[in-house]
Amino acid sequence: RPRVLSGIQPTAGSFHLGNYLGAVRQWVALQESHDAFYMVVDLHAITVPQDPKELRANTRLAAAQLLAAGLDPERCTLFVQSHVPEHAQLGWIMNCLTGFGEASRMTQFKDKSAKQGADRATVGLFTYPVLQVADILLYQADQVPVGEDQRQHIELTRDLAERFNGRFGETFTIPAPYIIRETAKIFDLQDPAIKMSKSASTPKGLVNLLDDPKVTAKKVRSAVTDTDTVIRFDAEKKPGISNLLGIYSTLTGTAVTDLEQKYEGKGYGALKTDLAEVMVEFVTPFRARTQEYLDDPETLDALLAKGAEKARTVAAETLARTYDRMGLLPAK
Ligand code: AQP
Repeated sequence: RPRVLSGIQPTAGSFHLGNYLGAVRQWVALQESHDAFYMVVDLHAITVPQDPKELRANTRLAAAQLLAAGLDPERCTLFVQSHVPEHAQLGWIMNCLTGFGEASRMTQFKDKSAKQGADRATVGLFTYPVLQVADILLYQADQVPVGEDQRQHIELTRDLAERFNGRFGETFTIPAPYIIRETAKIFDLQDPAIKMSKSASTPKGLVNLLDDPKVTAKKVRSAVTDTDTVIRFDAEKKPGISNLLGIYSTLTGTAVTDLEQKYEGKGYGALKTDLAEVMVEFVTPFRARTQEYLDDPETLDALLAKGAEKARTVAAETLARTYDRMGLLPAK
């Protein structure tokens, strides 16, 4: 079975619809056909300031949401990044292989550091794409299911893996991005020119999966569309309605062309009302399941410990080989 690896940050509290449709939904599907490793990336979260108590709670919350979304610890390896120390260790090695200019070109860093203010952005934030490289290479992943915003980091991963293999001999699998076109980028409901994002979106543009379903329904009903009334998918000219059609299509498994037909001559209001209902039907059980996992933290922690143990066996082997190839003297 080909292997996949991906991660999600525990910072948001609640996952948003972009995280779910762009990434987590694919993770759930891929656990059936792939050897899947998924993690809550707490080491990435601390590249920006975190309150310790909240970070701990959010890490459990992220794991609970992944399970609620359908990850099954019997079918995949689910763990917390900091439970596997090899991530930080291989991260350092990869830092030593990355050019300063190369890291400076990462657009996610540029965006995130601009939001932080140049003086407040940390070196950790600067090198977080390189830690991501280590995350992926440790597991010899063939594919990495992510949203479009992560494509550049997968390119960096490929470059560094090739560089290492070229210098020290075949060590790492070269991974490919696994990005589904329809959900590669979910847009803000109020501003379909920007991606839905916890830091850039306004509260009305951001659908948090753990929000009160009534609030979610309202956000969907008041989503920005455009001035004409034709329901047609055209991402360029009609980004608002196209975003809604994409979300609707994915959540219900209905082809966009079928939706266009269904709503022909009906206007945006009807589509938004129906989509609001679809969203409510999706988030209501999702919230309940998340809460069930949170109500039993001991079971949750035990499950994560088991996942980390499984992950470590793979990660430790890759790291040992990497150290050896580079000529680091083994401790006797
Ligand atoms: N709008 C989106 N559409 C599709 N996929 C998305 N992802 C995030 N936003 C969208 C994908 O979600 C996965 C987890 O991402 P993360 O843990 O890195 O979360 P994030 O990128 O911090 O989420 P935000 O909201 O985008 O955060 P900020 O505001 O910090 O930029 C990834 O696979 C990502 O592609």
